[in-house]
Amino acid sequence: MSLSPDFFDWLKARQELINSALLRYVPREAGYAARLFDAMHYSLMAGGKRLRPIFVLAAAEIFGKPYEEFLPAACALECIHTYSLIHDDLPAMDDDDLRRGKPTCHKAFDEATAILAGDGLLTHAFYLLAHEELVRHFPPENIIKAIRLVAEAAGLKGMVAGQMADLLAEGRKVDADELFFIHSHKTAALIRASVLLAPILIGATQEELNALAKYGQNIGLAFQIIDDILDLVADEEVLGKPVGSDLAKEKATYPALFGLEASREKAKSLLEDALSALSPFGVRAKALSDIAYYVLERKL
Ligand code: GRG
Repeated sequence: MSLSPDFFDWLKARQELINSALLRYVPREAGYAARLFDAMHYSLMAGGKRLRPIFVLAAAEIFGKPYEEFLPAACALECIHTYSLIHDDLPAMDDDDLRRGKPTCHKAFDEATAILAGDGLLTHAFYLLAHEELVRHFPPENIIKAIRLVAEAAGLKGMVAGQMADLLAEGRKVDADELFFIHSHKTAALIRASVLLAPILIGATQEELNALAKYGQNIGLAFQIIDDILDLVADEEVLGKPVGSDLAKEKATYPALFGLEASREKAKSLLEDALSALSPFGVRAKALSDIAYYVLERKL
């Protein structure tokens, strides 16, 4: 198998679907706090591949469920992802001026507003995970499991812990074990949760969840290695942010530890492991298999 010829049409249609769902499910209000909503929407609608919500919809396709039922949950993941980017760009963290080809949130607004915009998006994500439309479609015990999954992946068992380890590793050489901790927590945890969210809401079997967790973990790790490679070799115009910033900040990356060629090989072998985890689902996992190839071949 390889990338289907119609994949990019499928991807564009899903991205448009997510963009309009974000406008519907993330409030924008006038009044005394209008600046907060403006900053949230500025970052949310600044572009972005929408990969995490697309993983949600692609995993739902395996079970033949209508994608509309998952839109609040899919938007929740994009809210969490965007919050993490806003906070990551702050002067206290990576101190970046450009994101998704535009000034970062704290540059377009100010630091306090960017912190609050991130806080607002993170909090709203959990409102969306308990949204009445999800409550209408899925059993309450599955919704609780889904909330727990996302809370762990975004927080102390995932992204926040990974970000802490990443910051602590700056400027010093890490070993493969520490690098794996950073990548699996900072990046792979939320991607794995995106893949598992719809199956958990539906009530998939433990066997199905294990297979999808393996796919999510492997594709999440591959995603981060490709991200590190792109930071070294990408076209700045396409990437929408400066290249070489990981090197300048002496970040712990796969290419820094193992070199560019070994990084490409590792990403390929993670892709193979991810694809083999999909074999029990056959053609029903076509969308997830296509996204895996896309993650490896992406230029942005
Ligand atoms: C601040 C708690 C906290 C966490 C920050 C997401 C993150 C953790 C840091 C951003 C820096 C980075 C390179 C993270 C790992 C890979 C990653 C998440 C890249 C950006 O995701 P894409 O490529 O971005 O899906 P778009 O813009 O397409 O949505």
